Amino acid sequence: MNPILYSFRRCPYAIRARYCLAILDVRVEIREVVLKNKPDALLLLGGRTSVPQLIDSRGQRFAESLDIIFWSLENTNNQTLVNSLWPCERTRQQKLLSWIHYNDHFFKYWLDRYKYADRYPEFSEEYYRCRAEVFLRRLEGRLKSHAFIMSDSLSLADICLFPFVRQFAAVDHAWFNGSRYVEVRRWLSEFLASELFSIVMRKYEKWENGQQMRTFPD
Ligand SMILES: N[C@@H](CCC(=O)N[C@@H](CS)C(=O)NCC(=O)O)C(=O)O
Repeated sequence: MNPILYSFRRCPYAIRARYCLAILDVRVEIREVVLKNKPDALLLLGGRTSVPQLIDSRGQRFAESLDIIFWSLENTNNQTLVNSLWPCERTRQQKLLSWIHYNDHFFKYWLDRYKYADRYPEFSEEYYRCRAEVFLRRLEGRLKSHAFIMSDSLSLADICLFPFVRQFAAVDHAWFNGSRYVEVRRWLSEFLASELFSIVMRKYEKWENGQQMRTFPD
């Protein structure tokens, strides 16, 4: 059995998981999910039904994007890239994970409110943007001294964060493009312009049981 990835094209968690699979050239069967109409095969797994989720060839399930990312590090032949994406020193690993934690538990919270300000009428869109900018200012500071978050080379921190910053930028492109976050814009635009990103964002039609297998990356 091929590893199976349940994915949703626009989901930032799924984007970071697909990005890792693609950059490490780890092949899976991709099953595009429509969140409002999840397939029985996913629902029948029981427990959480969020995407992305990966079932490996032994039937082991990875229900979190980060678990899929670490699975992809273990299942690639490109050890050189693994060593640069995930540093071996413990303190660097902790620093890297703290960026992801900061993104997932702080930035994401304010990003959701900024994106859907009409659903959170207690405060204005600008207010939510200001709160999210606390994170952007720190990111800008990092990217002023290095090309990427951890150093001058790409790491899992960059891959895990950029899909969320992309969503932030998309709320008000004109504001973002005129903002003081010059380095964040440079960093984000390099991701978005890359060939890899176009592979990651390729459109797959909704997966139906019995449909011909689609391989990712293809
Ligand atoms: N912590 C999870 C979050 C995944 C997540 O929230 N995915 C969203 C789509 S962006 C989802 O599946 N929402 C629908 C649901 O939870 O049923 C991860 O890292 O994979």
